[in-house]
Amino acid sequence: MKLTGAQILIKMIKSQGVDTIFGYPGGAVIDIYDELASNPDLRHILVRHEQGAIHAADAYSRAKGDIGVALVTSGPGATNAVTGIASAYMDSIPIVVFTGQVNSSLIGNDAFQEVDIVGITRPCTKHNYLVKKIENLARIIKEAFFIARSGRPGPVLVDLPKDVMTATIEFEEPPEVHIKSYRPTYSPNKKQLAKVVQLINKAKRPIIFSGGGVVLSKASEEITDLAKMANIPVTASLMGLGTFPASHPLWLGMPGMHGTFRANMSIGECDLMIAAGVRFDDRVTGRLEKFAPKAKIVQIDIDPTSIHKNVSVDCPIVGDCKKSLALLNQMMKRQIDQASVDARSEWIETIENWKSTMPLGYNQNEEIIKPQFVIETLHELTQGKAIITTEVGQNQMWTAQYYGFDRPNHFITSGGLGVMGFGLPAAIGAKAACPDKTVIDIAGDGSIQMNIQEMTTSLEARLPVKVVILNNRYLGMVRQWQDLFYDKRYASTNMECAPDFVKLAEAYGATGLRASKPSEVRETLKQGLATEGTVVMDFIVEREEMVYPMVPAGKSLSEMLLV
Ligand SMILES: Cc1ncc(C[n+]2csc(CCOP(=O)(O)OP(=O)(O)O)c2C)c(N)n1
Repeated sequence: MKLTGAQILIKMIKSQGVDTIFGYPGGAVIDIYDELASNPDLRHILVRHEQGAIHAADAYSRAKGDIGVALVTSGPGATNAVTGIASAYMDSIPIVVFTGQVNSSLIGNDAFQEVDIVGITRPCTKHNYLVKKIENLARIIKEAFFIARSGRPGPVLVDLPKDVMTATIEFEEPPEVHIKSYRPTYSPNKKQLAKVVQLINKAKRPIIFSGGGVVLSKASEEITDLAKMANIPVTASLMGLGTFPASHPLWLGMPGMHGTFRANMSIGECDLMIAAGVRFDDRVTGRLEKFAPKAKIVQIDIDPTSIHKNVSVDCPIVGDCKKSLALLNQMMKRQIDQASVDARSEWIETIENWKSTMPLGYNQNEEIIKPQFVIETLHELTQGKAIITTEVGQNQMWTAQYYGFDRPNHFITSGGLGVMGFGLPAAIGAKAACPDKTVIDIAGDGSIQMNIQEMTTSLEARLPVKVVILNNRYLGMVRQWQDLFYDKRYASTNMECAPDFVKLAEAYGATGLRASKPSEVRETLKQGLATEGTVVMDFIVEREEMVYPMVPAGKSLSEMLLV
């Protein structure tokens, strides 16, 4: 059967089990949109800015534990997508992004809306393609999905010249993907795992450090089993929150720059760290030479280039986190040294002491709303079951500290790139993936203005989300750094000139609510959660509240500023 390039594209996307894509049209992709119109079983969600499409596809992937797909036009459509692609790359999120391109005969001629998006995104995609001939189209699309999903996941971009989309060819199902130079290692080395068993049995003060790789490989159960079986406290990176229940007594909280006192102290004092699916970001390690100085470090990761990259590791395990941990747990069950498990009560007690002397905390008075209080109340009212997205800044860190995530795939944030404007389109993407869940974007008043146009997407696509703005009328996190490290010179961080967010919500056709006093917080949240449709809740919070603890950049984790 003869098909056009656009028909092959849609057919191949569907054959990957995809039923939703996020996108924005333009001249170079008009043939694809024409084809989409006759394929209503492939839902297209029309965003209002291409950056939104990529963040939505990213969050769709994370909430569903599957792949996300986006489609944008050439030139400005493609360049608008770059921030989203870079964010997905930093967080290892599997998405496939299709970009339109000018006719292949015009490539290199500075044609209208031509950019070299393959060149531009080479450093921020796992792989990218320019499809030069329709003969290669089906194979490339199949490969793109395979590469995005397999091994260490990541974004793959496929650039589609307009003439390739209009050309026709006899369609043939492409063969199984076989890429000679690309064979991710899923199964761990058993001898290495046997060493880990010995290390655990000898350890007096072990901790587990769980990361985004554990979410991606769906290994939370295995991490939790290991921790419980061997009585090992667990910390998790920003990307790993929810991989171990925050309500469990072995939970240490998040480590790093805004980590808990007990998590950072545990890293300083532990004699064994079992790190799974983490990349030892500088926001986690602080000063590298002082990171876990007394510990033997085990690192489990599917990406061999991640191992030893930032931190030197005593026992590397290259493999899928789920497979590696499942096997480790089997071996542990047979060989566990119960006496050493019992002896760990002393270590747990030390941690308990750190927890009770330096807990996370804030003082809620009767006059001014503390942002942490909003998040804690939200946690209580949603029973911790909502999918939470965030923007970037203090709002993101307070959410990580105070929302207590008990399950994976429920905290969706731009971790590595730290993109302000991520949260609202991400909430829409997560809602598309999980329509039965309550999805909430916890936002700063600065960040929310970066992709506020996606309010319309939420309404048009009937993907209702709740937006909680922690409105301090500052670029709070930057101001915090100016306060602490720049002698209180507050350059360009005042956001008092801002829209009325309640009226703005109403202008978009959503509901707007506001709370200005602590006594109004609970009612406003209750009302906002109970109101159908998209709701913006504007919380006028303490302007100068800071995120603590804080490890100043370049300092060791033990040099935390506590209040
Ligand atoms: C796109 C983008 N631009 C700039 C920054 C730098 N930045 C990090 S946090 C922050 C302030 C965020 O302010 P707001 O959204 O109001 O949140 P708050 O810190 O007050 O909670 C800025 C400007 C960023 N992370 N992303």
